[in-house]
Amino acid sequence: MTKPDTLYATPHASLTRFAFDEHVVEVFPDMIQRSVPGYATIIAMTGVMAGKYAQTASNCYDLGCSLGASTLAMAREIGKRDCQIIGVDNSSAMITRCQDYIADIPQSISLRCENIQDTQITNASVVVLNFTLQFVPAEQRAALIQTISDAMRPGGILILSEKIQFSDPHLQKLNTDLHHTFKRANGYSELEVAQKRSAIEDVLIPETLATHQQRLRDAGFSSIDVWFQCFNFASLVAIK
Ligand code: GEK
Repeated sequence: MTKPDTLYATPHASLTRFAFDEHVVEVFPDMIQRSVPGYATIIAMTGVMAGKYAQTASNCYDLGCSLGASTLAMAREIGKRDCQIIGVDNSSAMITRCQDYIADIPQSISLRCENIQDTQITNASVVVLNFTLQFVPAEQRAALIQTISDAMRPGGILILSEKIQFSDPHLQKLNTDLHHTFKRANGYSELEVAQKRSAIEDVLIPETLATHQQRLRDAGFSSIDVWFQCFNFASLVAIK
């Protein structure tokens, strides 16, 4: 069972860089749903879109799968179709716990503990990058999106969900404030919001929607849409 996230509830003398370790795994489901506006909607609709676009005899990838929320949503909607579902994460703590979450699922799901920049992607009809590209070094993001695009079947989709940056400073401040208000409404204290922000700011590097859209176009995706946005969190769908 998932524990409540109290990782930053008491003052930390020195804040270490945020990492997806055993401590985070313990509280992850609670942490992500209290921190990311629209998380439940994005996961559920990821499943629905996967169900619509998964092609027979193809592969469906969840890149940065954590505990498999999107993987499981995809599996539910793809059902008995002849598809291989593959979850990839470079945190061994996440992958170990994810094995437990997928244990009872009838579909063929395989998990890989590796960098998404290195993982082999082939014959893909659905690729999901839910809140993961933001942790990949910025200079490696274009190559990763190109690799995904090159591995996709015509008519396949990429779902890309990210925390986003605004080039307009007023909107950047407004959306950051609204996000922090959302977190406080979900029970996080000022101290928790401030300490988490410091721990993660050099690890999670957001980009603007325009940057994401241009990179997807450059990689060869034809139809690109922002299908969900709440404050500084957005999800895009790109069709090959
Ligand atoms: C969900 N998609 O529940 N290679 C592989 N994995 C990585 C890399 C990398 N280079 N960088 C980070 N990760 C999930 C949530 S969480 C988002 C995704 C968050 C992994 C990292 O270990 C973590 O499990 C995940 O990406 C990001 O919808 O916590 O904000």
